[in-house]
Amino acid sequence: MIVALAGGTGGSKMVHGLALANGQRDLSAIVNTGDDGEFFGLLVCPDLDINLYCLAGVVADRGWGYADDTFHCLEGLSTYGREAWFGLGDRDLATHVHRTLMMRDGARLSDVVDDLRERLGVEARVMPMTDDPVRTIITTPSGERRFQEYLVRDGAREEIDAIRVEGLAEASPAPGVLDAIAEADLIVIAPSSPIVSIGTILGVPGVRDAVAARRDRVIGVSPIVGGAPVEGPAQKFLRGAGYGECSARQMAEIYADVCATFVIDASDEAEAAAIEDLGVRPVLTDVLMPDRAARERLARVVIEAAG
Ligand code: FO1
Repeated sequence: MIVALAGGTGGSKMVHGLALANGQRDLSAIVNTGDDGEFFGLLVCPDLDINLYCLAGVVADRGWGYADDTFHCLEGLSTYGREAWFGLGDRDLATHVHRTLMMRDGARLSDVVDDLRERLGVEARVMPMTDDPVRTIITTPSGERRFQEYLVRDGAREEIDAIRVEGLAEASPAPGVLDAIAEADLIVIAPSSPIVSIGTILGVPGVRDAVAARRDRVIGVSPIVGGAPVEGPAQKFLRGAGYGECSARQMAEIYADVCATFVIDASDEAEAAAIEDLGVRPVLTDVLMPDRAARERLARVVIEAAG
């Protein structure tokens, strides 16, 4: 069994690559829920949905939301003076309505994800990191923002003073998460944000220790190419969490206690020696995943590098 720890857009590409390279039956994804939030009374779980849609082959080309979706409901809400900055498509809204109704009837988030998985025809196991509500809160010089407000509504323009995850210290791993980590043949840390995606998953009490106990079977993939993040405001999140450097070496340092092997982009070769000095084995390849073939190729490199 391959177990991936994943955030949204970058993470889902790695998870999809692993599915293409090794099949969905032997794949489990443990997914960040710190980006979740309530919109119009509905629970929206972007990272879980991105992974599910990607594995189901229905994700939009932009990397989130449902392919070929329309936005009539959102337009209608905007007409009524509702804030419509978060792009919830009509087909996507069905997922959030279904999830919210199931949870209103007492289902856990992990039950909902399993139901969505089955109904969307996804064979891989997809698990939220926790069933407990956790919310990433970003503090900027102008105040506190929920994660999606900072990222989408405000375009991640402001510097970050602090990042905290409400509810994380009291959260428990979702059913199956610790067993999956303990029993995995290989654990892949996807090239998601080490702070607001992977850092949040590892921050669920018990998860970081469980992954560290399997360190020899853990392989991380760098979200950095040539000293810059592949996507998103990674530098702002790193600075907000108190890290001065945005580099492959910095990523390897953050993960040094949990992973023995770290896949970095060939353009960051100059950092390989410094990564080895951290006690982490660097593996060089092309980590960009612009298309399906690149995802599968990178996944094969990751699986082979793990031995
Ligand atoms: N990202 C955007 O940049 N703009 C959006 O309007 C947007 C809407 C959205 C709706 C549903 C969903 O599941 C994801 C959505 N995302 C959107 C992506 C999301 O904000 C982030 O990419 C993840 O939270 C980061 O992993």
